[in-house]
Amino acid sequence: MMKILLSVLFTCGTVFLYAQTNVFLIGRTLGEKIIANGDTMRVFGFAPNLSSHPPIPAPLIEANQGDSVHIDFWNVSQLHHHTIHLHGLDVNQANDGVPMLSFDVDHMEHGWYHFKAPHAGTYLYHCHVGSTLHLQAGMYGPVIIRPSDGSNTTWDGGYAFDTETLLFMSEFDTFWHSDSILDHEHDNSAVHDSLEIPRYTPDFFAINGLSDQQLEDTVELTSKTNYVNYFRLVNIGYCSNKVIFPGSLNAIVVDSDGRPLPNNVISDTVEIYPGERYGVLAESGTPVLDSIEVHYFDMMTGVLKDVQYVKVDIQIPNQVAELPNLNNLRLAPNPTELELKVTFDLIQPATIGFRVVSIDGRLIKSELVKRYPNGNQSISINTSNYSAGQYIISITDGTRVVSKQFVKK
Ligand SMILES: [Cu+2]
Repeated sequence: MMKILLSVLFTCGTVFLYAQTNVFLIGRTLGEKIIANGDTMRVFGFAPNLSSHPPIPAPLIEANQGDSVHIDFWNVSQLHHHTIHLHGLDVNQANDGVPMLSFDVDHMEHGWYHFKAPHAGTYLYHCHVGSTLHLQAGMYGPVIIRPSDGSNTTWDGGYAFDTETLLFMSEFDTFWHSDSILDHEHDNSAVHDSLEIPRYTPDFFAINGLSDQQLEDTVELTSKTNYVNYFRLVNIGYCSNKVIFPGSLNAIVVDSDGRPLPNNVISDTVEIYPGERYGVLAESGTPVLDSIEVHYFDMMTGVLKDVQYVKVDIQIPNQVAELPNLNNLRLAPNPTELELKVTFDLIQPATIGFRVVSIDGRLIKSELVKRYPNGNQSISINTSNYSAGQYIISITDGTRVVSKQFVKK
């Protein structure tokens, strides 16, 4: 019964009740972080409570599209004022965290930021006071806006996925973290012209704040064959990144900076400049034991400075119970002209719902649910009256949603 209800909901479109998300962050300038060589490095950052060192990256801010988000930012850091800039979220100027244009938050003061969660996607936040230094010191974190219904889908009507991995890239120049540099205020020009701060020469290259052996068994993809794996790639360092996926993962870049790409890009390599975000879908029909490589390039010289690795372990599900009922969605021909043949496998009989959405989010077709027997299934969709462009078809058995992109010529 639950399955049927879920399918009907999926088919008819859901009525969303927007919620309120409250976030509390404390600005600190006496934090400590253990780096890959075992040393402790001083950091600035956003902590979830007074007894915690500020984690790097800062705590994830997460909301559903349309939700009202309220951030209470309490600055507990003598000598320094801070802000929260919500990068890419298109908030109004008063809440944008750029000092002079909005407000900054002094020691022992609270700053309030309010915004409506925009288009589902990956964003980030950081302090915008003396930002070259405060960013490097550690004042940055991720923001994930989920679809209106909070589902494991890239955006409303977008691609469904089974696993999600955030790769949040940055670097550390440990010299910039010394007390002599951190213990007095610098504006951005002082950093750029710098007589007092040496040229940025990072010595630790991080993913989710971790480098080298710290990354092993901490940041990795563990998944199953035929699962759709979604990667959120973010660069908040001062190097440019090249993220290289193993060819066996069939990587497709589907979104950039919080918006769907007008056309998917099939590419194992994604270049990411500071402040940029990309969404990548990756899937394999066969087991994979390999690594994603993250390359860090000096922006001024183009020289490769470092490579970090994210382990990928994709295994065949070893029990029937582990295998989802709905599998192997195939579309042909793709690109299509008059008719699209949709094929899928069912282990057990199931009630199936179909939905077609254009890449810009318009609902094109929502088909009534039907009961299908187990085995290999196929249906045909008349696409003769579709306008040329990219579409996403999603099908569900009530427990799992799978989706694929097709192009109408
Ligand atoms: Cu700051």
